[in-house]
Amino acid sequence: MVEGIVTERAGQKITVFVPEEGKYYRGIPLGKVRKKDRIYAGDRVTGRLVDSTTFAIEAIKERKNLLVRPPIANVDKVVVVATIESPPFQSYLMDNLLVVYGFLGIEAVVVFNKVDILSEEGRKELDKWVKVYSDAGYTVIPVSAETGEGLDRLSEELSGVTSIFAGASGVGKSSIISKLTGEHLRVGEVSEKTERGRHTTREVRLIPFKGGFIGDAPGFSRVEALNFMDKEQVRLYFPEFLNYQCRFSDCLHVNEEGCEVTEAVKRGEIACERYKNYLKMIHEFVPWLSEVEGC
Ligand SMILES: Nc1nc2c(ncn2[C@@H]2O[C@H](COP(=O)(O)OP(=O)(O)O)[C@@H](O)[C@H]2O)c(=O)[nH]1
Ligand SMILES: [Mg+2]
Ligand SMILES: [Zn+2]
Repeated sequence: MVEGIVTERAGQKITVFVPEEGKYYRGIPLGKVRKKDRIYAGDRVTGRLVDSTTFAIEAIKERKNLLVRPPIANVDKVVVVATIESPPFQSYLMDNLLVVYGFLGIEAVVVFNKVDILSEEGRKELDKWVKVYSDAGYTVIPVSAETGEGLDRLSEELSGVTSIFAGASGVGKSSIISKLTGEHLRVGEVSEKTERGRHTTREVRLIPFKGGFIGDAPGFSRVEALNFMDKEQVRLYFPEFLNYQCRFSDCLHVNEEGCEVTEAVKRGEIACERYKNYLKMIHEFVPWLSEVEGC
């Protein structure tokens, strides 16, 4: 019995990487597997090496998770990439992505790219946002795909795990993956066509990286948390809110009596920017909400 990981699934063609051999095989699912389940990139499979190029897949191991965009199983981490300038930072997009991936149970690493071209003003902005997201409990890494700054730290975060990259178009996701893995990914290409109605079923490939894998297709470039979950759930994916115990356990942190989260915002322990984005996310459901003093 041999273990492998599916690195590519393109139509009927399945590629299996066998770490033990350090080699790729053509995966052939046996009848019982084929009938039972579809196979995805990221699947851990067991089976037999039939010859020097063929892996007979006898079973798919239970999946930790299965992402639809990109279609990859067993994703451990998402690198949410943003820039401070060019394009300008969109904190609402960042917070939505963090909430959605949190909900999907995938650990997020926040990366600010293009630090090589920051203006003086931009540097200050960067420092501010690094503090906001670090204080919220995330790992935050400023990088430059251009100069390589910060990429050592990022590659440490990605060693031994399966990761994907998400974030707006043009922030440098493909550039960072290319720089890290040495694989040529098309840079400057807008691959978000699917969001404008056209459904291109882009195949994903997992690129081996430091004992783990990086997905070569981008995750979400924009999301609205409420398309994924109920408004009552959004607060659970602002990790810094979880440090506070409100009087009511179902407190939405809007203007309830005994809300410790709004008190923490007033005291400056929770970043106003994060709290405001939270309100914006659930806003259409809480039209009565009032502003918090000093925020
Ligand atoms: N100055 C600078 N430009 C970058 C950096 N990373 C990416 N770019 C440029 O930003 C543009 C978009 O990059 P790309 O990797 O295609 O972004 P993606 O849409 O997120 O995959 C390209 O013109 C890249 O050359 C960086 O760290 N510094
Ligand atoms: Mg790209
Ligand atoms: Zn509360």
